[in-house]
Amino acid sequence: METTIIGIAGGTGSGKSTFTNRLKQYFGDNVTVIYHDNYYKPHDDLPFSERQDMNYDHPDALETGLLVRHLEALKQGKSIRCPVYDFTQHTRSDRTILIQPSRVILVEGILILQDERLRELFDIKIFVEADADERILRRVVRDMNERGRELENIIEQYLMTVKPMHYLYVAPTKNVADLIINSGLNDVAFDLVKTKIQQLLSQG
Ligand code: UZR
Ligand code: MG
Repeated sequence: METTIIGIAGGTGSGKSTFTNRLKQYFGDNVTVIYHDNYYKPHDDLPFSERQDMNYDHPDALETGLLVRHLEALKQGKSIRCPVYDFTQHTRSDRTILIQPSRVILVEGILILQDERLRELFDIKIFVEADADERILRRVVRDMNERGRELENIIEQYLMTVKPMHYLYVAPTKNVADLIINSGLNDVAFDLVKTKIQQLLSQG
């Protein structure tokens, strides 16, 4: 079986997970999704207060080599066990998810187009673009509702690491994308990518 890997990048709060999850919902088991977020390095050795203050927006915060190995294995038709990251604890949980090889794999994350090994594995590179004000508004709501954060902590993290790292490492990768999508809530873009995936699946 041939495998097509589609990378979906974009700043925090750009709507890239929304866009990705919408594709997953539409295609179900025909499409596999892998989140780079699950490959954040574990830091069980450090206390919570130190884990909370780490720079998670730098490429070194992620175990990207493991993701590369997992994608290569899936391409070879092997299943993998993907780690599961716990954002409320800032560390990897003790669970893993069994992921089976599939015709189309979506890989999503803020920094996935920043890594040369990943770029080479991607057949299609997408960057989801959204203004910084919209992204931070979404991030506040998301981090308070889903990741157990206080507003003050979100603001501090945003100014200390999220924003500077976005301009250093995330935003420039727009230039290596094949396709730039204006917001993850874009119906026209969703239809276009959906049609492409349908075509790939029908080719088998
Ligand atoms: P998305 N992140 C955390 O807040 N805590 C962690 O333990 C690991 C990651 C954040 C990370 C980045 N940064 O901005 C965001 N910080 O998760 C990426 N600070 O996830 O693209 O879903 O927003
Ligand atoms: Mg996300």
